[in-house]
Amino acid sequence: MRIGLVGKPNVGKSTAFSALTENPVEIANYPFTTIEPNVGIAWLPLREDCACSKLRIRKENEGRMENNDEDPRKGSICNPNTGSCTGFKRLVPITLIDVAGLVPGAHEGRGRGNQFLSDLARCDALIQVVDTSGSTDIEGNPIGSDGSTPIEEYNFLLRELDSWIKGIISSGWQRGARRVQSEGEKALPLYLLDQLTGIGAKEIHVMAGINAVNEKFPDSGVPWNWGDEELYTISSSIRAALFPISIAANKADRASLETWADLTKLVNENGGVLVPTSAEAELALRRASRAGLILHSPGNSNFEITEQGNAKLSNPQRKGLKNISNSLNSWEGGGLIGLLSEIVFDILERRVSYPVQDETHWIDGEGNILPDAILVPEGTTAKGLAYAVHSDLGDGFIRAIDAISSRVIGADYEIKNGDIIRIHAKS
Ligand SMILES: Nc1nc2c(ncn2[C@@H]2O[C@H](COP(=O)(O)OP(=O)(O)OP(=O)(O)O)[C@@H](O)[C@H]2O)c(=O)[nH]1
Ligand SMILES: [Mg+2]
Repeated sequence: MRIGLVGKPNVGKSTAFSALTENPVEIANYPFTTIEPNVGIAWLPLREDCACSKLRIRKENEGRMENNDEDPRKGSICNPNTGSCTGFKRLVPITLIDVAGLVPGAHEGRGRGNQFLSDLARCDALIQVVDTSGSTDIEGNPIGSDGSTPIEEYNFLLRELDSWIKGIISSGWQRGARRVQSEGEKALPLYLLDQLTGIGAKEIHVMAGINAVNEKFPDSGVPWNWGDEELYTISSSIRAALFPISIAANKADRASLETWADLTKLVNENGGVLVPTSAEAELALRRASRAGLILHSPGNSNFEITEQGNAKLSNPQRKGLKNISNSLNSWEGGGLIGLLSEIVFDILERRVSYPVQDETHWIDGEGNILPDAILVPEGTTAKGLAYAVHSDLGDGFIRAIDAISSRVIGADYEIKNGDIIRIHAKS
């Protein structure tokens, strides 16, 4: 799963990236601080308890395990290959890409141009970071007040992305149209796929584009007569299908609540979500937590001061941290992690499942308990899950076992959230 952070320069993309991934990156109050993309992992907590909680209950009921108040893992008994699990909060990896800022006209080469747009290729969704404080203009220059509005930033980003895709489609359009003339209608999606596979487009995305033209311009005629408007419509629908956009209404610490009301409505209509954030505040909590001064879990706006923190933090520092937590508490949506969680589980409809090699003990070949928690799209079948684990396992798929009910399930079984699955395959 890959999610891109986009937006005009100087809005806090890198600050958000750093708060989410704990990677130290360059952050500064001027445009184009970031040029080469930053890539890192954000650890997203699953919404439900890890499946190891079920195993624990079973073991306790069978008298094979006892409660231990001193347990540093607060009850978790799984052995994650990636991420971690404490108190049954299982963390799964999400790849984040923080790219250079985008200015109006980028698709024509302005600012850093659109070369970096290819860094967004194969992202499953985008987070646009917008500046709600009004302290920067549309190109990210600090101007104090009366800067660009969140809606302006959103609209221009959509225009740039649409124009970028339109540029890719248009560049070979005559060639594509000739193919349709000689091979018939089916050549159109094939042409679009050829042009757009590089940015991750699949049949479902290009069909969304073609259908949109047919709906909006029923009299548009044959593709070789399509003009700018048709091509723009195709591009815009493909973009919407390929890159669902949600918004981090950032620098909310310097804005009033109404600032993002209009944009929330617009983003929701387009199938995204908007969450007010203060990347800077979240980064401060993450840093204090990393330094051992506070106990804080990402996504939670409260924290506890540790013994070390009690010894080291000055009164103003304590007050500062408390203010940060108060303001994070005053907004809905759970900040950056809350936004990521909505994107992954609600918009992209990812479900978690735990492949195991032993359906009785829920372990892999080495005895690790529930080592993998894999996110798959809603509707993924048992065979699809096998492919997600390894292509050999998909190719050799024979049957699977639902390790919770011990029932045999077939290739077409649809994976439910939280399923623990043992896959039998020819080796
Ligand atoms: N008040 C406030 N300032 C913030 C917030 N997030 C980031 N900033 C500040 O905004 C400035 C820009 O932050 P960056 O993270 O470098 O922004 P960027 O979008 O990555 O910028 P480019 O890489 O230049 O496109 C820095 O001075 C940050 O400290 C926030 O939530 N509130
Ligand atoms: Mg940056």
